[in-house]
Amino acid sequence: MQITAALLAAVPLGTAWRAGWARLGSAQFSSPQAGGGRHFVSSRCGNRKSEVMAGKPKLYYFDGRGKMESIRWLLAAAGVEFEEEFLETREQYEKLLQSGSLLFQQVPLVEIDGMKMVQTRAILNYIAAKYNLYGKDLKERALIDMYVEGTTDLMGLIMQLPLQSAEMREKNLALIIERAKTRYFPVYEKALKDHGHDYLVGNKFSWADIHLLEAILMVEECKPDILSAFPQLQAFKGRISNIPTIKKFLQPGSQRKPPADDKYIANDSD
Ligand SMILES: N[C@@H](CCC(=O)N[C@@H](CS)C(=O)NCC(=O)O)C(=O)O
Repeated sequence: MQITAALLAAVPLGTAWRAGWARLGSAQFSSPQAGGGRHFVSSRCGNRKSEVMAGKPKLYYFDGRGKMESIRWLLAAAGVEFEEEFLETREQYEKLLQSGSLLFQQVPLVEIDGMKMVQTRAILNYIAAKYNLYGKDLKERALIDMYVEGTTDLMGLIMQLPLQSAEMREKNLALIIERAKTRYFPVYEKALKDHGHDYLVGNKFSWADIHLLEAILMVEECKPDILSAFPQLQAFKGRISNIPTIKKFLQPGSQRKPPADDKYIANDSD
């Protein structure tokens, strides 16, 4: 498969992908690591016992946030341990391609319950449903989807920032802050205020809460006082951050990835 500049420009790619792909194409990365080669026993039910039989989910992506980060968040919040293989060499990526595991020749790839899942949204839906984080009925699910898509749009804007010129970055940073303040955060603030519950949907912890916290923390990396006009969201952030699985994920040394820094992006042009 050939990745051209035109293709890169045409496909909405995660930051980690672009930097990661450049690294895969770089001559300096010449030592292939052993591939996963892990065999999973397929399970008919999604309980913990079958998980033990099937092994931990295994994630294949770059050593960065990109499209995998929300999957890491969701698994961690659900209290599910997972393994990761970071794609650092072209050989690793070619091996995955040749194995036929990448249905559309793209990552993220997640091996879970005997499946080789691609497409971020499909993976997230599966995990959310399996771990009972996806509402009690179709209407709750629809609301969770709407909230999650909103936070996904906001996070998508932020993910593009590190790849932009200083001038574009400044312009888009202002746009992100504006959008967070006037388009996205007011929705969640109002929902929490109106129903007075601890969680966004159905008075129960769900994927919508996890995704919103991830988005809040990302926007705070751009503007630390962004929540100053959102008291409900401030309290929400405190509550959700204190859920034990999430608290653990927020500790240093967890599988959570830092924002793409200049060094990471600089590898893009190596
Ligand atoms: N719709 C897919 C898009 C995945 C995607 O764009 N992946 C990038 C990495 S972040 C990729 O593998 N690009 C290579 C290509 O498109 O050939 C998803 O959401 O998972």
